[in-house]
Amino acid sequence: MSPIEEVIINKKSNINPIWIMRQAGRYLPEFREIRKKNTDFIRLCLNPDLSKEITLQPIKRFGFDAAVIFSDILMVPYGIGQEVKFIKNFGPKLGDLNLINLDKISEDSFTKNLSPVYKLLESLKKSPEMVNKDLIGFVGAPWTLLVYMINKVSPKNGLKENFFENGNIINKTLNILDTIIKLHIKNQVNAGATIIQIFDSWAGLVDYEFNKYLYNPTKSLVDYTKNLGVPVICFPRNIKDYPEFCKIVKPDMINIDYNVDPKLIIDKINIPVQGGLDPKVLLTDKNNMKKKVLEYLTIFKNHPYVFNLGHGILPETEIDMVQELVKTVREFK
Ligand code: 1CP
Repeated sequence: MSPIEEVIINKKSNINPIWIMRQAGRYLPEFREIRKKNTDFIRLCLNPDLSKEITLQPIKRFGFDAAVIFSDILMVPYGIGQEVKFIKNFGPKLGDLNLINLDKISEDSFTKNLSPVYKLLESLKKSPEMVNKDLIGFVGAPWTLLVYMINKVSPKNGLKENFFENGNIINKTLNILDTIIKLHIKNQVNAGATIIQIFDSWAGLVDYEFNKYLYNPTKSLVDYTKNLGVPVICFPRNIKDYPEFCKIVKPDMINIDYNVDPKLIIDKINIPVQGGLDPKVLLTDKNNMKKKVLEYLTIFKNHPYVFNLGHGILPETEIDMVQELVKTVREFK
């Protein structure tokens, strides 16, 4: 059994497992090299040879316990036929979503559109670097995908004023997302994913109707994934009440963000915990980073814990700091 599965299933492992959100990406010079020559991000995600190489880059360099496939949560809107573009120094930009298109989506065409992603998993599964490591497939949670599909740009500066105006489109999109995200989960599991992580990066934007937008849609995916026999990790970033989320949604493991005080949360959450450290700590110095890493490891010493960050690693992070981070986690007893 892999170290992460040991933590999830047996509640302990002989080593302190570690992987990092967004570990296959822009802080790695070898990634930037490939990215320079491949300006179309979606095409890069749909190139199984290059996306395999990118997925394995952080495994080869740092020996993490899991590989997270090089793909994106916005491959789902792409797969159902909404235009998705990634614009340099701006971020994602999506095309219009219309109800007629949503009605026409077929499961077969979705699976066909994303078949390179499933090929990537099949090929990683056979790769020698992956022995005794987890292969993490992932999806965006319905709320976060709804946000991108309707807002059409990142909501980092807030949701558009008319976001909630068309209740019919919102309800219909949430319904379709439930079906299509489940299909994407099933396809990833069939192709070899050993864990599924659900990213709800914009969960913190919901202040009311938690059941409608966060708990019910995510629980539906969690139950579905558990039924496939694969552990499921949830990351409802910046959600107001992590303990309540865990009680209602019941994932196999919860990834906390860096605004959560680990000392305050530990007694209130009785499932395995992942993550927490502020990625900005990796931009400081080694001594400070070590101190902060040891704080997390000490607090979670007697709680099933997988080391990770409280959000994705920042592009300006130095390789040296990641190396030191892995060393600190591995040496902690
Ligand atoms: O070179 C580039 O400019 C591309 C940068 C990049 C990368 C490397 C994007 C654009 N996506 C990815 C890969 C990616 N995205 C992975 C696989 C690699 C890995 O994790 O190691 C994963 C798991 C994601 C997930 C993802 N995409 C999330 C959830 C996690 C999070 O960070 O909150 C989100 C919100 C996205 C959307 C997205 N993809 C990329 C951008 C610039 C954005 C928008 C972010 C925003 O709205 O501000």
